[in-house]
Amino acid sequence: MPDQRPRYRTYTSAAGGWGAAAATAKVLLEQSVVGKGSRALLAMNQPGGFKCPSCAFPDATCTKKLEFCENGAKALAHEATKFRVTREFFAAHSVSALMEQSDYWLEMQGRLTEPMRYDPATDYYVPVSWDDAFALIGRHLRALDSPHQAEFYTSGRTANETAFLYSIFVREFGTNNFPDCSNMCHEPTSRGLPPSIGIGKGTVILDDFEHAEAIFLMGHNAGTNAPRMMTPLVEARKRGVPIVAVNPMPERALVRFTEPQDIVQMATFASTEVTSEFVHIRIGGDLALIKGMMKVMFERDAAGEAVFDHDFIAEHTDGFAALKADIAGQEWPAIVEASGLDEAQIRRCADIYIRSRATIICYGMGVTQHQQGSQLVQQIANLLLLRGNFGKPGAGISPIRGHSNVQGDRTVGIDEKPSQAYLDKVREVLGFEPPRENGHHTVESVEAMLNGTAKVFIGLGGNFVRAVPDTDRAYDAMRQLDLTVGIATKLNRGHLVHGKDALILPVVARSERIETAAGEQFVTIEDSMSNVTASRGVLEPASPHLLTETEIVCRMAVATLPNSKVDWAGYIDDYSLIRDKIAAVYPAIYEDFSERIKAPTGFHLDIPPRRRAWATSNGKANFLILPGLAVNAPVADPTMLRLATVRSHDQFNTTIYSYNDRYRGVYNDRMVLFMNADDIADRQLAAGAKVALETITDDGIVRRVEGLTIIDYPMSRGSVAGYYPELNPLLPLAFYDKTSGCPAAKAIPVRVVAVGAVA
Ligand SMILES: Nc1nc2c(c(=O)[nH]1)N[C@H]1C(S)=C(S)[C@@H](COP(=O)(O)OP(=O)(O)OC[C@H]3O[C@@H](n4cnc5c(=O)[nH]c(N)nc54)[C@H](O)[C@@H]3O)O[C@H]1N2
Ligand SMILES: Nc1nc2c(c(=O)[nH]1)N[C@H]1C(S)=C(S)[C@@H](COP(=O)(O)OP(=O)(O)OC[C@H]3O[C@@H](n4cnc5c(=O)[nH]c(N)nc54)[C@H](O)[C@@H]3O)O[C@H]1N2
Ligand SMILES: [Mo]
Repeated sequence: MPDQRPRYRTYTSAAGGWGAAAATAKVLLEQSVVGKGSRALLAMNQPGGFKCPSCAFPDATCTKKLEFCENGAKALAHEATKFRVTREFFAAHSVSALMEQSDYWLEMQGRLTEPMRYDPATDYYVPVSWDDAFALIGRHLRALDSPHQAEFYTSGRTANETAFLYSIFVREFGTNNFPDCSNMCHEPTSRGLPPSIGIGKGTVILDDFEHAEAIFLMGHNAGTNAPRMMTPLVEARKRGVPIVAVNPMPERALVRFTEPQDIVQMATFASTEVTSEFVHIRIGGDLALIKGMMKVMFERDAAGEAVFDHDFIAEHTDGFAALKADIAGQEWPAIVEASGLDEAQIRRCADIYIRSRATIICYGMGVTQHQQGSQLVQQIANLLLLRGNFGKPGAGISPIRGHSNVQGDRTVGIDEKPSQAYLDKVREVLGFEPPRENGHHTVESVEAMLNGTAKVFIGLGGNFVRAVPDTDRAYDAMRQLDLTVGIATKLNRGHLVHGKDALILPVVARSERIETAAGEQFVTIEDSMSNVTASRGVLEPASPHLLTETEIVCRMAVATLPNSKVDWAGYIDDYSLIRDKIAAVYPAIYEDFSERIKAPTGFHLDIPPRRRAWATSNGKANFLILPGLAVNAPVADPTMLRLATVRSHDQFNTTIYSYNDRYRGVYNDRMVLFMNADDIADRQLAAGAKVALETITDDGIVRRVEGLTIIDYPMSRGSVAGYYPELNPLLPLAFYDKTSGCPAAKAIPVRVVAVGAVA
């Protein structure tokens, strides 16, 4: 029996390496899929195989080596698990009893096996036939006074083909209510970058990492959340490329990493020092860092140095003078205070940037999840524009996306604010008139549930109630609905916090084979760098009663839209017909989709900034100004700390693989608060003490999470961190970026309350 007591200690080994190899073996054993899992791993990210269901970082297909990582292996093992949630399981546990169980326990029960319907008379889920399930959905949707009373959520594992059909079904039904996981994730990229560089996507491809002369990593934890990215980073470092990591937590993999695929490093227990400059930023301080670097650049330009790419700026951009004026107004004391850095380090960062002829800036949730996350993303673009870091090898902006197809879902229509040109195309190609008004993003959909306008929620994947802010209010919101539908592989909290009617619809997973009347089908996904590739599952589906996501969408449409203009039945069997329609709706990027996808490594979607073409209203790249140095509203309370809610090494979003977080030295516990020693001492607290956190807001709602153990951790001053989703009750629904709708999950203003004390 392993020791279950919480333990906290400093992790001193390199990240990756044998620790990662051991963790891979352990998870395959735990899920009892050593043989099956290892065979499936051989097909993961290989031409002819399936795409890793974990993160969205591209894989270096074409290379012969195994392209998977520890966390990809965990995702696969949990999907291929031998454990099953059957009708007997549901008969043995009432929904109230299941509510008492942890998210971890729910996940460990295994794969869902057949459709289930909630029975309010007994509080149990009971089996339902697929036909009855679809009829129920159709009845509820057709009974609504307005199509805008339904919310259609998408999580980013959904493949392009399914997401496209779902967007068509929902638009033909008559609404643009598409809350999706991107709304909580990289939406500041999708909304912030179009007015800046003309497209809401990254401009870098994997090859660029081989040509970069400097790489900045802002606010993401690659070793855990995009482990395949460690390969190009380690290679760049070995070439002597400066790597600057900006983070309030010194993440282990950013410091030392052993590549599990480097046989020599593994055999010799060697490792690479990944980061050459660690920038210990205060939460939300990135804006001040960027402006400080620009201040140095303007200073050195004024002194006659060749700092800016003036030709590029003159030919390709607009707004340089306004940017110059904004930076001239920023003073060092304020920059130092807001960033938590010393001036000398900001000058070093500027120097690294100025010396590099090709720079990549990567970023993640530490940048996007702030109240002005979209504007912060625009400042990163500004910094890159100053030195012409677009449209040349080794340079560009690189958002590190989350879910494996979150970017693709957006591309093929999951968008609550669709353009009129796109809607015109839908009308032309599909033959119906789509709704023209904007729909709800995630936060707005929860608001609509709370105020009673929303009646039906359909979740195509994901775990909506656990992922959204304000957990307690979100639970209340879901429970007011007439119908909730969870289309899922695994049982999760979202199925237990349900509407008056509720369905769980189990699906075939990414790693599993799709056989239809027309033969074996494949799906496609688009990674973080806009590569579109085929994904063909190799395993037997977990149960004979599962349906594919595509079939579920088609049959929901048939049950809801008796007079539909769309050939839903045809799409169930032949996915190439869906790809033909995608090509027709998006001719500029998806022309000849069915042909081009035959290439073993897929194809790359056009990214105009790579050609220095700017699809903005003025045809230029724009320097966009965010005045001041704050990306979150100031809070007057002097006891305030900023809380970042982050992922551990052993979770995938709301899916908890274990209670350990190896690289941060935490074992058997997730209710922890990472805190700087001086912040602990200032409050007369001590490491190991149990505390509560309370959100500082003026909306009159008390948001409090109890039972957190303080961990003395090298956080930047005034910045604390803990785990998502346990700390989501602290995140107010209204605390989000108004441009993108993205909740500010990295900057929650909180105070620490010693247990027993009254705030
Ligand atoms: N194994 C695994 N892989 C995943 C996921 C997973 O849960 N598990 N989730 C997937 C998804 S959907 C996503 S979106 C990505 C998420 O991947 P990341 O973007 O890496 O996500 P987080 O763990 O939320 O934390 C980001 C980092 O931001 C830092 N940070 C917090 N506040 C600030 C700040 O103000 N400034 C700066 N510069 N840094 C800050 C934190 O210390 C942390 O290191 O990963 C994807 N891949
Ligand atoms: N406080 C705080 N909140 C956050 C974040 C944060 O950093 N802090 N991060 C946000 C981010 S970046 C994101 S992306 C969201 C994530 O939000 P979601 O995408 O909604 O959540 P996941 O945990 O990824 O969803 C897990 C569930 O998806 C289902 N699933 C898995 N694979 C498949 C599949 O192939 N098909 C189908 N149909 N279902 C499948 C399983 O049932 C599983 O339980 O959370 C957001 N919430
Ligand atoms: Mo995400």
